[in-house]
Amino acid sequence: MLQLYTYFRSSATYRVRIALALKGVPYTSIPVHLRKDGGMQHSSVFAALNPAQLVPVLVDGDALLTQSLAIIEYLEETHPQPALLPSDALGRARVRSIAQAIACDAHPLCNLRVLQYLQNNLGVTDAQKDAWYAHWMALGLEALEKDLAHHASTGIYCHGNTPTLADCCLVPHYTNAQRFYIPLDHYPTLTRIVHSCQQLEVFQQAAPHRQADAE
Ligand SMILES: N[C@@H](CCC(=O)N[C@@H](CS)C(=O)NCC(=O)O)C(=O)O
Repeated sequence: MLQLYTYFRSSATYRVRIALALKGVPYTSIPVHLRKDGGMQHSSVFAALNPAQLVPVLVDGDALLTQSLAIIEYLEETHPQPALLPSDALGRARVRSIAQAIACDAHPLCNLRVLQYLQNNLGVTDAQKDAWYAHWMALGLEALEKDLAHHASTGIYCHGNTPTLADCCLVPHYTNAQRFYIPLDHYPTLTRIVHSCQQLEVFQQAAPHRQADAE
């Protein structure tokens, strides 16, 4: 059985939980509390597993995988159905582009360790930290909204009428924005797509509040 090192609020782990649920792959969750005692991701035991001290980590037998996008691509290759990448090269490039806009451009600027560094090392106030978060989230969401609105005729999800890797990334990102009270009225296409995803039980199973470690 696969093992997933997870934290209920981690959006990177949430991406992997969605992919596992969509593919119906069973796994055991191992919670890593990112805030308790300074963050269990920094414990010697976890740092030995992942020197980057970030979740998710997926364990498959003797193999240990990190990086949510790489993990989802691994699941795609080992459990091809249902496919989370389109069958055509252009479609795959498009889906990866949406996923990377979220996972590589927007999310890293708003990660816990970045926000903690701003506050603990650079001495920014709560209001300045919130402004940082809101700025980078809005920049990313605006670009995604324009991009997806332009392609909206292509289906009910980010790309077509079945969920893809792009939806695995969008839903956690949008959920994070909601948690931090980022105004989302300006993003009707993103809202529509997230709503479509959340109709599916598999997306609901992966949601933060449904995890065993949810607080
Ligand atoms: N690029 C990595 C990002 C992983 C990541 O940033 N995980 C966050 C939770 S969403 C984390 O573990 N943060 C701990 C910290 O910032 O100390 C991925 O996609 O897996």
